[in-house]
Amino acid sequence: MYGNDFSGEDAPGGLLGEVEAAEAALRAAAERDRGAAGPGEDLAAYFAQVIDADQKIEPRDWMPEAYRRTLIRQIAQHAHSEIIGMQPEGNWISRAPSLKRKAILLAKVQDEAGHGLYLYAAAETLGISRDELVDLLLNGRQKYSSIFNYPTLTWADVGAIGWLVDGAAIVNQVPLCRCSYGPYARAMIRVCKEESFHQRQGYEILHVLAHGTPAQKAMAQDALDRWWYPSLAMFGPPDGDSTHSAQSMAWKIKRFSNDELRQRFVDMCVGQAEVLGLTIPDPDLRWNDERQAYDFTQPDYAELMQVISGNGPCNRERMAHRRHAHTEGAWVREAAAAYAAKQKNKEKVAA
Ligand code: BYC
Repeated sequence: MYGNDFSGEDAPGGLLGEVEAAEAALRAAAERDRGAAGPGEDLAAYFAQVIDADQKIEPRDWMPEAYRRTLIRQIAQHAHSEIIGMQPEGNWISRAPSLKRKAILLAKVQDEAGHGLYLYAAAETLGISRDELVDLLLNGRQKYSSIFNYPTLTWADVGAIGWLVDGAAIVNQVPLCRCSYGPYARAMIRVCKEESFHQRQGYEILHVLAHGTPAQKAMAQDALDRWWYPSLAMFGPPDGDSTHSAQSMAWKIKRFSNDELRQRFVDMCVGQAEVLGLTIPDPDLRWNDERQAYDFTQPDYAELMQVISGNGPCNRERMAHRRHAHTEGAWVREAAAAYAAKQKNKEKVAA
């Protein structure tokens, strides 16, 4: 049942094979001595050389201020998405249909907290603190993924999130394993391996429902109907309207455009939906022999812009919950800071 998850991709072993290849390339890059910019050498030229040679920019390296700002924006938005993304599924932990399902979902949601932490740590290497990033989210000055502003109405939605949302996330994130900024690329390798488990657990939930009673199958179809277009919108605006793509691709932060990845996702999902016995809610979805890809209906980008600007079905609820959790957690942060200060003091006395 899981065999088709990542089949039909370019690299041997499908998307997970690409993650392995990216990991090997990262190791090889770390072993090659790329030297440092010599005294008097033009730092901008050295930066361009490193990017051209597909080497990694590391925190110690000089980088253009706009490159740093773009990375902070994207990595922070990614980290916030993981943390806010715990809410729609967290909503079902207490109502999972069995103890086994509950344990699996709990582990998945905890993984997402872990992904948020790797990503905040990667962003911190760019000279901004986690506290500052959290404040930017809470003040509404940084974004998180549009997808988490939709409600999880039934248990089948947990399956749809795993299959479609984590599936879209993997398609988007596998190329980020080759991102030019070392700490982000390394974080992505671990995240992608875990996401592949997440995708499979969602697919399995839907597979069970789709092969269950007629009411269960209808519930699975309803979840697919509601999550399909928001999942397509996760890839961002179409290329012509994407503000950052051209520069991010020149810097090798992004490796593919929003539309290229969206197409790749659709092509991957069609066969998977067939195995589930569910229908993708797009009457115009059909194979295009000339393009060797599926033609499909685009998501409603006006709706995406509305959701991004705070007017989706659950934006206010998600942010209110996050603010509440942050306030409730103040004592933990204070206790951790007091403990760290105490340890530092002990070290000073001992020295
Ligand atoms: N939602 O120029 P563009 C997960 C914004 S978490 C919100 O194309 P870019 C998971 C964009 O920020 C998955 N905003 O931007 C967790 C920009 O606005 P600003 C999260 C969006 O950056 C828990 C403007 O629109 N994944 O998998 O080149 C449970 C113009 O866009 C969205 C990541 O964060 C959106 N969908 O490309 C389960 C991946 N799309 O900043 C699963 C990393 C666009 O100029 N991020 N915007 O005000 C990326 O790959 C890129 O940032 C994007 C957008 C492809 C998302």
